[in-house]
Amino acid sequence: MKKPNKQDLDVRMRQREVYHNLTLVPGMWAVVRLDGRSFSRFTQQFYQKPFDNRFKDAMVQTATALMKDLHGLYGWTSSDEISILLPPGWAGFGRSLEKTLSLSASLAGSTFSLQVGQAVQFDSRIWLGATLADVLDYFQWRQEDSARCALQGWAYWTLRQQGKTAQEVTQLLEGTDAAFKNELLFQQGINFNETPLWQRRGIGIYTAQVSKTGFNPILQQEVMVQRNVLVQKDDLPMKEAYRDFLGDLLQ
Ligand SMILES: Nc1nc2c(ncn2[C@@H]2O[C@H](COP(=O)(O)OP(=O)(O)OP(=O)(O)O)[C@@H](O)[C@H]2O)c(=O)[nH]1
Ligand SMILES: [Mg+2]
Repeated sequence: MKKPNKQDLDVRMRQREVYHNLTLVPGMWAVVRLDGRSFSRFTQQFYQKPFDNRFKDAMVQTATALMKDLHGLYGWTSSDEISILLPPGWAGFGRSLEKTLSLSASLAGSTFSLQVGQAVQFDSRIWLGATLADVLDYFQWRQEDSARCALQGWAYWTLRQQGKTAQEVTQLLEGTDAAFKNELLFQQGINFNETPLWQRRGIGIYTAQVSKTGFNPILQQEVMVQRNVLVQKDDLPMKEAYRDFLGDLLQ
């Protein structure tokens, strides 16, 4: 049998990298969404339920690292998920899908792991949007989901902390609506509407201009300078006000 020459082999093998030419559709908005792998188990071992400030801080650090590396327009994190918004003209990694997914997941995993001293992984996916309205829908969708999960988490862990088993609590809460869970918490002395906003609405990360004092060596005096810095917003608005806030930020 004839041996393939080296060049043929190279061409044939590269043809089998069948997904490598996939790119984010040109001209579309994109969100990279990352989610911690098996974090239900991982958090149960190391963190307070339902929310833990140390966990939140590690997620914010991870989202910030992604915002910097990907040059995101807006970052949002809640629970174990992170969304990073990329503009339609984004040109990172030549818009390669494989590179964007694998490198974002790798950066998230390594950043979080170094923060907490445990090896963890994130999965990564891409959402595409045609218009700014699509982008606002996306972030409203994630925020509403986050509020639902926060209420469920508070109800679940409040009952568990009273000594009920996982099975009992699951049965008790199955099919119940938000009003029921709010009332249940209220009877236990917890007003869900007074829990920290970031637990219900997530945390936003974006670039803002701030004034800072700098030193002008020619004038030999202190001067005020404008700097672009990444800011963390723990008290995001919700619903229409959130859409307005994002619309202003992204216009
Ligand atoms: N203890 C604790 N757990 C948290 C906190 N934030 C998020 N979690 C947990 O993280 C988990 C995230 O859920 P999912 O992403 O749906 O589930 P998962 O186990 O990560 O599974 P996969 O994402 O499918 O791999 C939930 O169980 C949350 O309770 C926190 O501040 N403290
Ligand atoms: Mg997860």
